Amino acid sequence: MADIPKTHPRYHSLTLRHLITDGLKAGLATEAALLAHGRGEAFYYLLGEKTHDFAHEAIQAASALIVTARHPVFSVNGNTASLAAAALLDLVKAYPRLKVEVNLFYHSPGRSRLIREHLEAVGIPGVLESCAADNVELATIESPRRRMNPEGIAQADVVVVALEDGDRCQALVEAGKQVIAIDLNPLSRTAQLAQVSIVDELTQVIPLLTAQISADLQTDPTSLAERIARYDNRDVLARAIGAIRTGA
Ligand code: PTJ
Repeated sequence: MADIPKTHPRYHSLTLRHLITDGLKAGLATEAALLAHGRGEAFYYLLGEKTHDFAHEAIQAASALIVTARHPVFSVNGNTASLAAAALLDLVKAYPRLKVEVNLFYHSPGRSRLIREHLEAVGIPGVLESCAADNVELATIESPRRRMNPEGIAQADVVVVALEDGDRCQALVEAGKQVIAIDLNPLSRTAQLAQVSIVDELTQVIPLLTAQISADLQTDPTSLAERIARYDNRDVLARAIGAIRTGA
């Protein structure tokens, strides 16, 4: 990765950029990943590059959903693998019941395998791929993201997605799954359709989610269920849009 001085005022942002461009060079991410990342940068800038209270609230709801899920799965694409593999390892160490599945929009067997190997090389065990030979498919979409591993997303009751396309989010919700979306754009179809939308930057969210899950392992199930019931995603999205509009 390029040598960016830690004192640079845009150090964090530039570091993420280089993780994505390095991911592209390594074959993990696609060219479209750069555009998706740039769009995220713009929203992050408008959000003041900080974690707002509405994101903390969504993270608490996401944690409650994951901890009480029968079969939670984190869906990983090229951007997530490039930006957050080490953070993802900490998350699955904190909560080993969370499965990780590689699911790609620009699918190729080679890139899917490369991403699986990259995640396994950082230490994440048992990474699944949506392209397994005996895979099952979401009925209502045509993109390669319709594929689901029978041990993973196909069985999942809770799916975490990041930088997701709206069609698959909708198809997952229609398939009866609870979708937790990490998306800096509160207006995206994904953010609008998911049951829990965390409007914040992926690499900030994963460590916060890990800490919340670690705390929630000691929280009683009734309190977690009450937290989920109280959670209002419409209100969270409205506050995120408000923060962008007003610069609050
Ligand atoms: O690896 P593949 O083949 O699955 O390809 C994935 C891409 C990137 C091509 C695909 O997911 C894509 O095109 O994404 P979109 O539709 O551009 O959506 C990306 C969304 O994520 C946008 O709403 C961005 O604002 C948001 N976003 C971008 N970077 C981040 C982000 N949200 C959180 N953290 C980020 N770092």
